[in-house]
Amino acid sequence: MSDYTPQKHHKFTFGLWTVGNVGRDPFGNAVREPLAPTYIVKKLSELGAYGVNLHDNDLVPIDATAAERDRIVAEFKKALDDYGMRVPMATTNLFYDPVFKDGAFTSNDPKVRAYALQKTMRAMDLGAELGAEVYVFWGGREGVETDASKDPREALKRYRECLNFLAEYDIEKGYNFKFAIEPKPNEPRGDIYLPVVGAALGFIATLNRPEKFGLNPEYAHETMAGLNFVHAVAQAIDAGKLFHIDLNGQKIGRYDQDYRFGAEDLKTNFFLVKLLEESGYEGMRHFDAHAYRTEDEEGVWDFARGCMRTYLILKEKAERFNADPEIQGLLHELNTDSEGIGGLIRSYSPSNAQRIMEMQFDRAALGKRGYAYEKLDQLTMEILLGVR
Ligand code: GCO
Ligand code: MN
Ligand code: MN
Ligand code: MN
Repeated sequence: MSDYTPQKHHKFTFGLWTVGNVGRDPFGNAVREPLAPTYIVKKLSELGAYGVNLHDNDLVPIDATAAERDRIVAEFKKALDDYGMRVPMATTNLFYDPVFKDGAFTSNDPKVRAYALQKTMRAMDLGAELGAEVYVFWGGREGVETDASKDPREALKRYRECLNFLAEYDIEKGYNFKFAIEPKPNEPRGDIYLPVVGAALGFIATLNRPEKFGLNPEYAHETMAGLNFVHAVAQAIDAGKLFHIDLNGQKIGRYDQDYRFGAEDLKTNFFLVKLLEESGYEGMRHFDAHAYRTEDEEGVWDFARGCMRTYLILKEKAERFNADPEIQGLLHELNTDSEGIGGLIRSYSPSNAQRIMEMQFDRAALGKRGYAYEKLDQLTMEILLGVR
């Protein structure tokens, strides 16, 4: 039995906005007091987190003067030093202020788009000052309630122009950020552009510097749309584009719940952790989630501990899955290719095509074969349920 105590080397991070969430929702006001960023740094460090991520305005109020900004940032940097914490990821709040109600990079008003660029360049300066390596673009307001308002092709063009602009800014400043686009299907807009991982991957290929851009997929976001998040992450990995990940809990088809990691659909989360651990992904395991609205501050730390602990438990379950002789035996059988047929398929050649054309298939026998997935899934469930 391993010990499920989070350690710095596990690379667990939280956003200031996650444990700092005061529980406001569309129907009710805050239920918790705001926590000072420096206090969050201290608490998360004690719990074993590696670092803390932020939007510009999680730390520096939108209307702060330059002197206030410098004082706040200096205090925060001191707390990071004192508690051995890092800021691996930074991002821009381009959604809270009314100025962004029609979008930031995709707003119909070019002044708003220019302001969004200014705010992002400043937030990149801040992120670089704090040592961040990944810069996230979550287009929360980049969408519409009605397509009468703008042509979606025009919106994508504006989005592209802004991202291209910021990539050049990054290069000129020598920041060398990895830019990570975070897709989401809806909420707060009725429909958000670049709704899923696949859409973002397609869009990245149209940018001037596609190599600078990757993904920040979030469990809740594909899940809201009823999609398989593990497959989305796998596709990002396959494309060499998994730059960051937002882990949390979410039921299919609901509002954006952002529950504690692992609180919903353990089996999917098991395969997610297994995938991350086996893929060689070296980035942060970031929790973009918050405590239930019923909780006081103690509940917030229970929430944070729970995210990390569940991840480590699932990681151990994945090791158990890989060491289970019966499971491995079934997988081995599924993957044997005694006649070497897989080799013919791997790439086209006239002779491979010829040999495949000449093969005799016993279609009826192939169609009758059982794959033993019931057994395999039940064994997986028994590992997850702790009886194996
Ligand atoms: C959401 C998003 C945000 C982003 C954050 C960092 O649904 O609210 O997931 O939490 O992840 O803005 O980019
Ligand atoms: Mn989210
Ligand atoms: Mn959310
Ligand atoms: Mn997120």
